[in-house]
Amino acid sequence: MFTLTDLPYSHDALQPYMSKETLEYHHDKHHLAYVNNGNNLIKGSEWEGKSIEDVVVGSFGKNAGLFNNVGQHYNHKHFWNWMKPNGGGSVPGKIEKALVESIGSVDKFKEDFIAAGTTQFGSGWAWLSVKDGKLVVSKTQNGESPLVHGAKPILGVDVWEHSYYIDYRNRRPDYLKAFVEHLINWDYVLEMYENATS
Ligand code: MN3
Repeated sequence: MFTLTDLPYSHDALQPYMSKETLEYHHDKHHLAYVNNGNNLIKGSEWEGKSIEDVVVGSFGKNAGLFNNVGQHYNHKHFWNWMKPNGGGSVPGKIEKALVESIGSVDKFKEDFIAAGTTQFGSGWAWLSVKDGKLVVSKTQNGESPLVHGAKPILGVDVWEHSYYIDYRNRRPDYLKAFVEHLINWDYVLEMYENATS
């Protein structure tokens, strides 16, 4: 059974960069729907009882309904932790070193990550992941994640309109800039990086 866990902060904790109203809709309604749909669709399927990562990878290209909902559950359960009040700020040394080696600099990463989110046509996500020992920026459509492309995501930002339209209307680049500068929880990124590389 998949479950919706509480946000790791209060609904108004990310203001002014992400509003209480956005989190009430996005976490309490959109994410809940993915959890409920995922639980209904997995019943009696070959993926029942498997880990969420195995369900995401295994159902990709085979069972679109299940993949879309469980994929989005996987993405969102991390997304809430990829943000925190007073986030952004300095990047942990280990991540900074890896960004410099793989991408050139922290600034280049920010530029590429914001560009990936801005240029994702329609609904989707922008990502930073570990692939073949290097950090890579990518974008995916709908509920896809780097997991289904042989990589391990360590940071992702939701660019579906439900993630920013209440607060930013059509200004997706402004939402992405605010996410990078004021919301990213680098401690959680570091934790996922260490798990992905250990
Ligand atoms: Mn979403």
